[in-house]
Amino acid sequence: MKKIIALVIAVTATGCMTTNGSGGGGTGGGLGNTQGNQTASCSAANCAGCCSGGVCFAGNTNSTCGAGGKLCGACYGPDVCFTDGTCGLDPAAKWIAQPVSAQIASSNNGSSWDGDGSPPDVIVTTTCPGGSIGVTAQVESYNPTWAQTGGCTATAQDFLSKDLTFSLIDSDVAFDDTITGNVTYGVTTADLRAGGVSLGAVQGINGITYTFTLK
Ligand SMILES: [Ca+2]
Repeated sequence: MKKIIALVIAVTATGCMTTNGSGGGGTGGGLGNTQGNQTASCSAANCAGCCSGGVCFAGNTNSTCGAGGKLCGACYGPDVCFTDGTCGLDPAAKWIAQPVSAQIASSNNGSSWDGDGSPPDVIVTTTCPGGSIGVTAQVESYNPTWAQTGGCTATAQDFLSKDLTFSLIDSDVAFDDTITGNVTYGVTTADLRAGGVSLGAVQGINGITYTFTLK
């Protein structure tokens, strides 16, 4: 019992000393925050970064992002905090472009895709900016879907600065039918944020949908 009382006193005394020690500066008075530069009130007048709880932060971390003495925000999901205090997509993050569905035209310029009138046997080849290539499994359908095959990978920076290219074929025994030649598409920031994009009719397709997920 004596030992417990002694321990409590010791802890209390230590706590008091710590508080007194850091509060000696006068104006600050708060507990020490090694990240923040303490001021009585944080504003554009005295803070180039961002303010949170009256404390000025540099404004360049994901948890405290901002500039001009405005309230700090947080960057989350695919976003990171840039040096100018704004959140944006991490340019170095890798994304997977995955074709998930396509709608094939009902005929091949007026002829049936296959001699026996069966649906086309669809394969999508996608080339991501940077050179990664994905080839889907073959699916016999006018509305083929894929989940695991055919994805390719690139950084956000590459997706947003160069085009993605895709083409579709109807795989046949003798020779393949072209559904589309090489079609290019420039992925946008909105596409990545939305996690996908649906493109409309082009050549032998009525549409195709890609998903974008962080690798
Ligand atoms: Ca065919």
